[in-house]
Amino acid sequence: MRTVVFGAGKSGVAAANLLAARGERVVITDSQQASAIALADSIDPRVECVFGEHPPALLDETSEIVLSPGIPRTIPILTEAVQRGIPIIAEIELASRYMRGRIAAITGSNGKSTTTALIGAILGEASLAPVVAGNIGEPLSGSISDLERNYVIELSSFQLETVSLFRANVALLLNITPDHMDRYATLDDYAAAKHRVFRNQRASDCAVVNADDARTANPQTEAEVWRFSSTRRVVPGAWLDGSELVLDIGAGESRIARSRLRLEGLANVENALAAWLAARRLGAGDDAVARAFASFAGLPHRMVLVRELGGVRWINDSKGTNVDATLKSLEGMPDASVFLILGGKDKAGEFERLGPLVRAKVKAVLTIGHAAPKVEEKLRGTAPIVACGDMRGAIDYGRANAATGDVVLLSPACASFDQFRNFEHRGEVFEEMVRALGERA
Ligand code: UMA
Repeated sequence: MRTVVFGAGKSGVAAANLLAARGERVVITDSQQASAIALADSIDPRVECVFGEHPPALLDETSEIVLSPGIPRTIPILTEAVQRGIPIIAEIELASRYMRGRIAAITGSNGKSTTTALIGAILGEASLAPVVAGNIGEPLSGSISDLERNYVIELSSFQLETVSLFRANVALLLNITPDHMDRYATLDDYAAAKHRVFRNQRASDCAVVNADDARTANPQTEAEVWRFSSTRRVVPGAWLDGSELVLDIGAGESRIARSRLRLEGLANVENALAAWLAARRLGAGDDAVARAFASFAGLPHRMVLVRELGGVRWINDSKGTNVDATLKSLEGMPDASVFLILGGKDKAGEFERLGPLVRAKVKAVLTIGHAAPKVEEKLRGTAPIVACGDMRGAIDYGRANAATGDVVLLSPACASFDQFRNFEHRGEVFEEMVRALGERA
């Protein structure tokens, strides 16, 4: 019997290699031709490759299927697999079978990468040997250690759909707002996938949730629940009290000045509160937390000031891949100052929800990618909308029209896969083009 790994992207290749290294019989399959598989050269030679299609014969002699997160369980061959009783597991479920140590799993619609990286930074400061992996970039299957470690794993709803025995010692659910509505029939379905992060938790485990978000505040879990809030005191939990972050899990208060936190914005205060609770649960002291708060400068492609040119600030927020992320990024901008680059691969995002903030903050919306016509339809009347086609067009328009005090912001509220390999590639293209702009328009 053999295992079939679906998808030869980062997760699939790491999963197949993990199995091959352990002497398992493994096949990897991808709907794309071999020539289009970027990681083809990284596949262990012991792995059998079936590229260009997923033929039905793949299910013969197959004891288990490992699924990459980007592939929906609803494709016909997987429906057939379910009918035949072949178990389908997530790549992270596979990896978790081989891990020793404790697991903090972080999910939510926004802030999960920042929170994951921040927990990693705190545990690093506390010499608690973190391994940071998952949706943030490095697949878990390629990150496991033979030693006992503290795993800090970012999980998407896609990855959580097919977890079964995966158990997080600390599970964080930061918030739930609409995202990926092209994959889920309803917001409830999406939320249900997120809540799977609490599956298999035991009384000795901990769940960290957002007290201010009705969709996360009261999870069904065996674990002890700690909450965070940017608006009110929550015990056991952590909250913002004026100019201080406070933590009290029932043994007295710890306080850290908000000004210690290098990250800007209220959303990052929430991320920091959640990270503090998780890190405390894993044994980090408050000194390590305060040091990491002061040194952690944030992630690439998340509100990065690329350049100031002729008084215009150019900001890369390519990681803003859904409407709520873009709303959060726009919130902090001065009024009537922003040239906002929007568009890409639409995930059934409700662009009309951007309307009020666009009206207040935006001088012009510069559309790119497949979603451009929909963005235009949904935001008509809120600000001038300029169909730029692609990144080059948007940047040239911004260069010609933005004046001192303005901001050109790439925060597209869409996935990138129509014109780019991924959001990192989109951000890199933006940064490169912006750095190449001449001093004069
Ligand atoms: N494919 C098939 N059959 C299909 C559909 C796709 O074979 O029917 C193949 C594609 O041709 C492609 C492969 O599947 O070769 C891609 O697999 P994938 O989309 O799962 O991509 P990976 O490279 O494995 O990356 C995944 C995550 N991608 C997605 O969830 C879409 C990465 O998250 C993650 O960093 C990586 O695993 C490591 O864990 C990215 C992402 O966009 C950042 N995540 C979404 C988000 O954050 O909103 C969820």
